[in-house]
Amino acid sequence: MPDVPIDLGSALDIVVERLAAAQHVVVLTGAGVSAESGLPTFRDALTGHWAHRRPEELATATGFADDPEYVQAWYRSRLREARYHAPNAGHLALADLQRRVPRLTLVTQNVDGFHQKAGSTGVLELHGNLESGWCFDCGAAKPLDDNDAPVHCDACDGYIRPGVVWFGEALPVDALFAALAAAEACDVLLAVGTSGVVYPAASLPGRARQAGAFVAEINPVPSALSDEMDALLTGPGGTVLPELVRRLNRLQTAA
Ligand code: BV8
Ligand code: ZN
Repeated sequence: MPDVPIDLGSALDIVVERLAAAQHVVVLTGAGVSAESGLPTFRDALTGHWAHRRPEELATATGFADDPEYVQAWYRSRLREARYHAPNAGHLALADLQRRVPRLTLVTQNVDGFHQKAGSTGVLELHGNLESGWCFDCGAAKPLDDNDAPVHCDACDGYIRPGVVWFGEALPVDALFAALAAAEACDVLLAVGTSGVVYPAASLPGRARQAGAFVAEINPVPSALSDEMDALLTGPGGTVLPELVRRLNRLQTAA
């Protein structure tokens, strides 16, 4: 386990004390929490998906309508990546944290299903999941598979689209309302591995802070949310999250 730098240590202890006293913790995750599992993020320069493609081509209904087989192939390659890789120490630490605080609501923008695989429960998937899909024309449910031939609808032969939320599409109402309610009721919100540029997900930390919560960010670099934070834990989630849980455990067993 790489050592945590000393200056990060003091910020960590502040967050650990807040977690130890919290009745309800919310965690908002983005693609960065899966980076150490080997899955590309979206906006990291050079390595991110959007570094080589335009979001409008791939993550919009018009992009799909223009070239369904190209977009289907991109999502199926991501599905294969998600099935080939595994949750990392950061995902596992969040599942462990959920067992150590009275209540934890995990809200994710990710579609890889890694939080559930790591053991987190009640995960709110704001942007859907790669394992689901439906017909772009008639809406009949049919999952994407991970082989190569284009996937068509059994009912109308239309193209199957991935069960994710594209730009300009509404988020799943139940998940979004539950996430908003949790943000406004929690004592601590951790934002992990998100650039904080996509709404309404990115509004959650601000809402939590406005409602009186302590908000902290875990990210190797500043994000669009950093100015809203009470604490910045500058480092990778796969290192910082396990260290958070280790120190929380030490505090709880000493008490
Ligand atoms: C909607 C598809 C309305 C899924 C994606 C205000 C309010 C409401 C909407 C808007 C608004 N302003 C603008 C909008 C429109 C738009 C929007 O937000 N646009 C932005 C770009 C300005 N929002 C929408 O269209 C949303 N829909 O609001 O609909 C509506 C209502 C009723 C009826 C009809 C419509 C839909 C948003 C969802 C878009 N879908 N993708 C997929 O393919 O996966 S967006 C895409 O960005 C992904 O979903 C992803 O989840 C999301 C956020 O990206 P991040 O997860 O943050 O990833 P990113 O690469 O950006 O950052 C990674 C971070 O990790 C970095 O900071 C990096 O430093 C860090 N990192 C790297 N390594 C590590 C690390 N961190 C920790 N550890 C590491 N090791
Ligand atoms: Zn159909």
